[in-house]
Amino acid sequence: MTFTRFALSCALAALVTAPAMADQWRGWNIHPEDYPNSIALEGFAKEVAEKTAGRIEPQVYHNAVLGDQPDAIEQTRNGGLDFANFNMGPMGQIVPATNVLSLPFIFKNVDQMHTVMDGEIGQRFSDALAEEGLVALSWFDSGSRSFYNTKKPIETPADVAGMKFRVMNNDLYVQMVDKLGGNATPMAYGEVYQSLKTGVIDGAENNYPSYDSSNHFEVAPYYSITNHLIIPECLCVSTASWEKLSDEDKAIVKEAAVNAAEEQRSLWAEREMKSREKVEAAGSKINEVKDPQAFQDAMGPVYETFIKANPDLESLIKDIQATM
Ligand code: BDP
Repeated sequence: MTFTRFALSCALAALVTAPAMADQWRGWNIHPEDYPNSIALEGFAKEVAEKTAGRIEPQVYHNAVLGDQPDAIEQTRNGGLDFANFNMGPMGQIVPATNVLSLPFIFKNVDQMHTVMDGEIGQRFSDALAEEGLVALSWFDSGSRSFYNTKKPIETPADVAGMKFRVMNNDLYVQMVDKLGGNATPMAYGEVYQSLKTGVIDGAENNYPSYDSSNHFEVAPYYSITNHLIIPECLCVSTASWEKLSDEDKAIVKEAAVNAAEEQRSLWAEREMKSREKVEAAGSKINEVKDPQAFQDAMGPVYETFIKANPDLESLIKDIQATM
């Protein structure tokens, strides 16, 4: 055998015996390491790596180090990122059907949200996401969002008047605050703390765990329970990454995502209580609004405008409202 042929046969043998190169997956996460979603994403990564025997090696990047949410959605759709935990709020700008989930008071409570998302209606949202390059494998809890601010307790919609609130990137939230008489400014999550501190904005809105983990409670101590938004979050994989998988690996990734959602939801329930206790102990003033219905009533025009612009989504709204 000539040297070249010998070298070639060695190289071929190495190719046959060497394990396939691991697929390194990059995962986007906005939250810090100890947040329920982060712990669940780490669990997902570990389960996928173990069950695929290292064929896929997911790594989670916490604290939005890979960019803010609207950017990360784009990157995942384009295959620049492999997986992520996304809130359906900023998703609405890209996948219009998901805007239904951003209509204030669309869900009666979190249990109803889970029933909807885990069932046939949730599948319709997954289908809409799939058309835009995202495979939604499971749905996380995100509690319900309420307003908080630096100035005073909000008890009626009139208290919102004249105040400037940060909202997530979605026109619907701008309308929501506008109909309550306030001003809304869409802003990246990571900029909110400083903006509250320096008075660029008077308030924002979020669930207890995020109000706590972002430290917004330190600078905006008035938290008024309006529960105006219950927005699900997905564990999504980029279609580009998904389509490269064998059927066996797809099943493993799907199962790991379902397990992650289960873990996230149970951690979430605990964390909501802990965060509420923590912010109260730190001096936050939490109040129930006097008349929650008044807030809901103020949203009538938001629904009317939305349905006028999206007549095809009216039946989806009705189906959600009819789900018990
Ligand atoms: C948190 C969500 C996160 C959002 C953030 C926000 O989990 O995805 O980016 O709110 O308000 O509750 O931007």
